[in-house]
Amino acid sequence: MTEPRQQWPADFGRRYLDAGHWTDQTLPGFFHERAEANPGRVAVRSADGVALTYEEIDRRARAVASGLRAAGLHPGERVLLQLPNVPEFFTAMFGVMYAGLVPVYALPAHRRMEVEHFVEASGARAYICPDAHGGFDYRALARGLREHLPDMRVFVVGDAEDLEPFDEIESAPPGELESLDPAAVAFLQLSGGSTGLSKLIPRTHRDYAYTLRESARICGLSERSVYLGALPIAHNFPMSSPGTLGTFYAGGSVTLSLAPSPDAAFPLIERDGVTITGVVPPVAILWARASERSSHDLSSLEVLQVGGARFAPEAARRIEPALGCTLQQVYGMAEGLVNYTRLDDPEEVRMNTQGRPISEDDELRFVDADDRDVPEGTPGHLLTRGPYTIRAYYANDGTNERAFTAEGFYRTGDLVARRPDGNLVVHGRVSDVINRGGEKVPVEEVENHLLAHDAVLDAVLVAVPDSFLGEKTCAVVIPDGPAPAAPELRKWIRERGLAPYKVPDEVVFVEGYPSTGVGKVSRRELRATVRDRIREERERS
Ligand code: AMP
Ligand code: DBH
Repeated sequence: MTEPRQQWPADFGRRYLDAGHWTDQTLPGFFHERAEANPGRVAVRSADGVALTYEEIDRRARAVASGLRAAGLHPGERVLLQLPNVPEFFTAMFGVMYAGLVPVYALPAHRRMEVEHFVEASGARAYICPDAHGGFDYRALARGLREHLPDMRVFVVGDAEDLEPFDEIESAPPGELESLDPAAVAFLQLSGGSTGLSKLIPRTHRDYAYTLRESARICGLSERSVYLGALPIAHNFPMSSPGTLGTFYAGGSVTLSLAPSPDAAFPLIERDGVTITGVVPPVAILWARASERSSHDLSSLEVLQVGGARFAPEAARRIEPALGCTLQQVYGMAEGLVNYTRLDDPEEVRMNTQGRPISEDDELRFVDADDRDVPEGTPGHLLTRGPYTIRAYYANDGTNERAFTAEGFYRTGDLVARRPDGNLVVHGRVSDVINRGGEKVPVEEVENHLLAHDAVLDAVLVAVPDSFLGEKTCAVVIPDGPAPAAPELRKWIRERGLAPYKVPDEVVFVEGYPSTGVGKVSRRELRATVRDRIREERERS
């Protein structure tokens, strides 16, 4: 499979080039420029305090590129990258790119089911993983992969046991760099999914470089900025809004935390004088609470970004007084469009809205279920296209027809209103994803796993309100014969090799589903009815 180039129609491409949004910069190219300009500046500090300069990261990345080529990988091929927040994330990512290969990102939380899906969907020929992290051994997963795919190359960061150590390729002699096309796909990012399994998102060098440049500017980054990677850094938010890569773009430095908890993050904020970071709403709430009891000096923190899921205004108002920094709301998606409240926006805007787009060339439409425009200011399904929003998923023609309009607008699946001042307010989702505090659970995927159980006749996964996560998942199951115990069913799902965040938080058994009307009902209607019924029952009890 050869790698596609950008998918924008030629007239749009010209417009984005003429406007100066798109340039000839590539992702490893800009990093290399920074390394040449300021070789001795610290680019990354690990959680345990190891500091690596721009030059060191760049040199190791070039070594990784030689090592991967020596291992027989060819430009254009895909490499699955599943690493936690460690410096090797960057040497691997830039190294893969330097070799003309295409990284495909997986989150540390992903397990065998997801990893196999990413490998299959991308045709990846190599897998870079940690030895173990968060109590999970990725080497066992890698060995399982190699049983079906004996040609798969595996490189392990840490103790490789019988597999190939990443160390070895990281210390290969750095060679010549591939010259990269700025219009080519730089990597495949993961979507939280609008239906079914995660889809792969082809982002090009130039569209991503544009978001990094503008995000760094909007978020006030400079060479003195210190960004804390607290969320998993493979995710699009901490990667690019402005995230670790936006920080490199500005010449700042990145500190890596292995977890977003206050216990892990607060000492690092104090140690490195962190100025900005991004977290999901439940984490922001924990931080605000923990700061009252914490003895750590958080005074360096200037901006706390919150995004990934709806942040209730009541919670938002607690952030600035508790942490003594500016709250910035971020509403984005790996498919492209990113909105920010601006740092100098009035407080009312920072607390109550999810901000406005990066680009004057981001086009937004708000429509009803039949794609007709709704009156300005009323919530509608948000459709968008622009200089950094994809026009199609990677090799997924069936989904593309549903996920994009004929005019190339991406259907975000979000219900959003635009206020007269241009700021957006996210009201919820219209597609079948449960947003579990920023972690996106694709409903259909989980239902299909439940249905595979012998004792399950039918299953729907619904969102139920949760004071901490915003919403959590509840599987409503019609048993086939005697009902299995709920913990058994959850364990069974987990053992199928599904990411822990997709395992239903609750399981309830019912004899049948409430009727949703006459005739054949859609799963979506059924879910809505079951969800309402569960809510009513909880309110009564
Ligand atoms: P993903 O497809 O995994 O990149 O997730 C993107 C989705 O996360 C968006 O389409 C929204 O549904 C949700 N999201 C991201 N940021 C926010 C936010 N600040 N407020 C509400 N929802 C958000
Ligand atoms: O949730 C997201 O995917 C997200 C949130 C904020 C995102 O991709 C982003 C900013 O870039």
